[in-house]
Amino acid sequence: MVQDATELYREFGDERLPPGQRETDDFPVLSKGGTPSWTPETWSFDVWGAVEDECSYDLDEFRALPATTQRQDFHCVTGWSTFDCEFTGVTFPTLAAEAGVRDDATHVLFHALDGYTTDLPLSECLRDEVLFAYRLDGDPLPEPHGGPLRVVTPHKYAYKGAKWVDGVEFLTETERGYWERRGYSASANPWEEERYG
Ligand SMILES: Nc1nc2c(c(=O)[nH]1)N[C@H]1C(S)=C(S)[C@@H](COP(=O)(O)O)O[C@H]1N2
Ligand SMILES: [Mo]
Repeated sequence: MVQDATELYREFGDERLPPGQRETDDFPVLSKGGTPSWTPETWSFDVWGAVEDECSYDLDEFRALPATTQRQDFHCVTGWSTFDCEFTGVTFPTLAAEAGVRDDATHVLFHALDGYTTDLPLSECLRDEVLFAYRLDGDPLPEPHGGPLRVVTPHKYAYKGAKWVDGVEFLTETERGYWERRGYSASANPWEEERYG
C-alpha cells in the first residue's frame, strides 16, 4: 500500500510547487562530494544522545523495523523539485519510539558516512513523512541517492535529508549541520523560501 504524502503542501501553501522552484522530470543527484563506500557487513546505524536507550542496528535489523511506502515530493534548495518519488522506510516517530526520546531532547542532528550532518528541531522530525528510506520506486535505494539508507524531509528543502545516514543524535540544544554552518537556513521551509539563514 502506497500512502500519498504529496498533499502535504496544503499545510504550508496553496501551490504544490513551492515558489522559485521548477519541476524536473528526472531525479537529479546532488552531493557535496563523492558517494562514500560502505560494506553491508560493517554498516551500522546508531541512535544516541538524549534518549532512554541508545541503540544500534545492522542492515537486516533496520529493515526488520515496521516500514511504510509513501509517495512524496522532493525540493532541492538550488531550485529543482521532483514530484512523486516513492520511498519505503521507517518513519522518524517509529525510530524515536524504539529509542525512547528523553523529555529534555529538543533538537536532532543527523550524521552520514560522507561526514555530512544536518539539524532540525525535534518537533519538525516527529512527522510520519520524515522517513529513513531504503527503497526508491520499488528498488533498493541507489547509492548515489544515499543507499543503503537516507532521510527524506518533504516538508523541508532536501538538504535536511541526509543521504548515507548512519546515525541520529538527539540534542538538548541546537547544533548546526554542514550546510546550516555555511549559510543555509536552519528551518528550510520551501513554501516560505527559507533558503538562507
Ligand atoms: N550525506 C549527504 N546527504 C545529503 C547531501 C550530501 O551532500 N551528503 N546533499 C543534500 C542535498 S543539498 C540534496 S538536494 C539532497 C540530494 O539528494 P539526491 O542526490 O538524492 O537528489 O541530498 C541532501 N543530503
Ligand atoms: Mo540541495
